[in-house]
Amino acid sequence: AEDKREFPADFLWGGAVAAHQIEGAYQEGGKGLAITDLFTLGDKDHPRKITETIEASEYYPEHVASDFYHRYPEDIKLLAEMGFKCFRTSISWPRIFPQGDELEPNEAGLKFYDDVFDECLKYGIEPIVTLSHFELPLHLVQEYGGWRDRRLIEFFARFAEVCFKRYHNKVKYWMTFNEINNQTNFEVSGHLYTNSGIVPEAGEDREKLMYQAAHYELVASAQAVQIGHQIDPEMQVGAMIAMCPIYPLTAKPEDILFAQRAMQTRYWFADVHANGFYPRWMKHFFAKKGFDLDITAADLKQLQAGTVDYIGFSYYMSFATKYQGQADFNENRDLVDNPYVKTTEWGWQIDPVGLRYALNWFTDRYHLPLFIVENGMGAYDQLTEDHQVHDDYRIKYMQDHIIQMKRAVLDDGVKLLGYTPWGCIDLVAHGTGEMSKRYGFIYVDSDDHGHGTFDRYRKDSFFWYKNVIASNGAEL
Ligand code: P53
Repeated sequence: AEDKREFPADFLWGGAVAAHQIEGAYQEGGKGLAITDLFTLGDKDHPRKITETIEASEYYPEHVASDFYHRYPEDIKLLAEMGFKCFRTSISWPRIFPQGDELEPNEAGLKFYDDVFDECLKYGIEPIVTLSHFELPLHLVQEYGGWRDRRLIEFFARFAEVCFKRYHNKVKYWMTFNEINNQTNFEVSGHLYTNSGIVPEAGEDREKLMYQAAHYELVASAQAVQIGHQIDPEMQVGAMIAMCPIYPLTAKPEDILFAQRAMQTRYWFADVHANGFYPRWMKHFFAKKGFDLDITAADLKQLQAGTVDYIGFSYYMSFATKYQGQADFNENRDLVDNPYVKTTEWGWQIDPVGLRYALNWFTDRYHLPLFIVENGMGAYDQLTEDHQVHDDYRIKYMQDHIIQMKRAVLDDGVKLLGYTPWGCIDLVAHGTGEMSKRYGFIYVDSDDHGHGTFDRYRKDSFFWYKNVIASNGAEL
């Protein structure tokens, strides 16, 4: 890449993780169970199971994860060595409210994140924090049916308020719900459960459940934005959207129209977050479907009053779709392979140009600053005898994406706050539970079953990314 231009001087280079995928220590410090503590190990052909109780015959990768809970000083020191300006993680909700519905928080949990954030700040690394990254307290599922229940709005608002009050001097950039729009694919039970803690009963309309839960989450998010601004007007509270642009497979007008509806269906969550109201098509859609959702006038006021300050988003891949007479877009049914792009070993379409497309699309639609809070490629790595990892494939993926990001910022004028590639320290893959589906610059010596020394090693990409940051993106 011969584009030697630099990014803006204040650009936030960093990396991202999530509490449940990296911390482990699932029963330490007074933590309650999170829904993800009952996800078993799967692989690309076998989905993870969700068990009702912890079974001795099953393996639950999140219980140990990368042991960040005990090793964070060493990990953050390595991030500092790479020159990180920021580090995105989440606050595990059940570390702060073990059951989710208590009135008083758990001090040991609060103290843990104070320590993590202080360790970052010691090196000038700015923590970027997601409040809810699939870490719903299990009790809220068992007692309330997850986000089926309006009372979760209150529980989430209390959690947000406690975190904002405690950390507002240490954390400026927050996000409310990680990839809130993954549940667009409501037919895949894993999405409805990880986003909303919902287990549909036989005969229940999953689609309606999804819209109701998402509504409550969006109201809770809007409340959190308002609470955050009251506590500290400097605080920036954002959305977190999983951005997979959905292209029409051909230029046939019917395909174009259908892809437009697909985008509306997958990204209305961002419309509500950013605009503060539901897009017009949805009223007709709900009426057509006969959904009588619990959406009150007071809720609509909340949405309007709590619009987000920026859009955080993940970008891994793009999708494509084709019109075949469908009445509505159904993500589980209507995606087709794009013949112009390659895929990863897990079948994710690799599309760097789609990142520039996404950055422009968000900018035109919302006129807000953007933050790429996840990007990367899961891959099997080989640790050599002398503890090296030659991950040129990872470097290539990131080079290609950063080039497009650079063009969006410098040629298209997109306001981009920063870039935090996913899983900067190896962690448990969310979709499959595999440790061997790796994203990191830092190798963690553990296998899918948690066997290993858990020692950390610098991959080739570690040295490459260090130079990217040092040159502010001039040297890719
Ligand atoms: P894993 C679907 C599509 C895009 C991103 O995924 C997704 C998902 C759900 O799996 O999830 C995000 O680990 C999520 C992270 C996750 C990461 O992508 O399955 O925010 O928690 O680890 C990568 O390879």
